Amino acid sequence: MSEQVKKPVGIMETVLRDAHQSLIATRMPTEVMLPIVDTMDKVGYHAVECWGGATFDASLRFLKEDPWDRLRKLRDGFKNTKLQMLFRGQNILGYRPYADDVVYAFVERSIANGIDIIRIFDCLNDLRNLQAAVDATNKIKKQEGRGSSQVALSYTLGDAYTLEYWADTAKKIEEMGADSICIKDMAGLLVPYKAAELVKTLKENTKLRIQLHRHYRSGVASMTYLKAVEAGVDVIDCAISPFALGTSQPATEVMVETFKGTEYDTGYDQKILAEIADYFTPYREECLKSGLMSTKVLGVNIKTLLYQVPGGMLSNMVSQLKEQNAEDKYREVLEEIPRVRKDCGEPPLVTPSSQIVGTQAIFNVLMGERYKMATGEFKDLLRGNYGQTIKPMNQEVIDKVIPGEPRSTARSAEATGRTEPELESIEAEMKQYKQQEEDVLSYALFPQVAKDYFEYRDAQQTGVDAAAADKANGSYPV
Ligand SMILES: [Mn+2]
Repeated sequence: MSEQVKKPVGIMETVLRDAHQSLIATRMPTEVMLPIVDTMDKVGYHAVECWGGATFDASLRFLKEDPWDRLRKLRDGFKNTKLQMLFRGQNILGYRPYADDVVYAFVERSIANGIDIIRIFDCLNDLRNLQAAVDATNKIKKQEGRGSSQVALSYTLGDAYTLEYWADTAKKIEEMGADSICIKDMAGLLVPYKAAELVKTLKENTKLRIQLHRHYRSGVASMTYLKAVEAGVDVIDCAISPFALGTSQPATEVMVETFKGTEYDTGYDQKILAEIADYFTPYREECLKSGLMSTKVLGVNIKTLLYQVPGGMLSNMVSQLKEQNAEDKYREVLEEIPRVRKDCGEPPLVTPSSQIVGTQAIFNVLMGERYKMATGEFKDLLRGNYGQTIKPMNQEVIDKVIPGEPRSTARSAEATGRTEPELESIEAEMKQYKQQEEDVLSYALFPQVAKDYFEYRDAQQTGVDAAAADKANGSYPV
């Protein structure tokens, strides 16, 4: 009898990050997470994803929770499982590039508070925007023996995105010192046979472990995973069934069962997974009842494949058009999006390039003349302030939108003048609220939202509501 070579596929469970971001606008509070952590810790997941830009923002803004405190509690609970986060390159978890000292400090505090793996992406796939975060992770890894960097390729389609391009990018990622690569298919464009081709090519060109991240929306995701695993992908991102499918990830239990008894067998126990699913099912019901989970995000929507536009971008577009009473322009805008994308160098469509391209496409259609008006962000993209795009931008559009202006070819932090350390001046702005080092970083990323949270926290601690306080009369409601 021949011995079967075992290549168990790993699963990263997304229920504590992307799954609830995709299905319930990132509103799952820590108190819902904690009671199931012990059980989740027994599965043997490759990692549990639990942190990222939207979870951080929503914790402070809507849930009035300290995201650092959530991370520490999860770290306490997950004794045996690696915790993973998503990181927007030089933008960290925010919306503008930061100086390198802030990137270093954020990486250091993230790992110190419990993160093991940092997945770093850039909306233009400009690898220079990822280098500081990778270097910072490697530095901590050397000092502490913990921390690992994963560079994510924002997957997209277009003339420039050939197998050679992806292979070449994978080699560069290995050279830049990252520990693993993620194919981040945020728009759900990667179909099964193309995935097999891509994974095979990457495997031939890099020794790094390859992880695949895909949303279910277009309905082919589980098949994409099957073909990718057969082609040698090491880890797939899945969500426990009550928070799977629709705009979220393929279901964990389904993928575990698919590979059972094969060389890819995960070895996970379906009984433990069932306990986790049973735990989240009533919460899902509650979310459906309250409307937090809309049936609109469930099921299959093939439009993402047809238009190559991420689901979140489509729903943004619809609401922007509704506000303008221009819903009849939907199809025109959809057709304008690929043209705008070409004009600005054919970038992937992911935060923030998706919003920039989408909004400009709406402007172009509603104004009745292309680039009659341009958003500030679109101008910045043309100026090179986000970094370099894979293809050159349309010179006619540049001449019309930013005539005669200088354009940068530097990485985003330098293009926008963030060449000097800025952490100290950020701290000076917020020192009255500071209770822990991490507060400075919360404020750096989301100044107004963090300040509102700090005031709320102060009020909770002192029993004084700063917003309601009548300072002139010196009387405080307690
Ligand atoms: Mn995602």
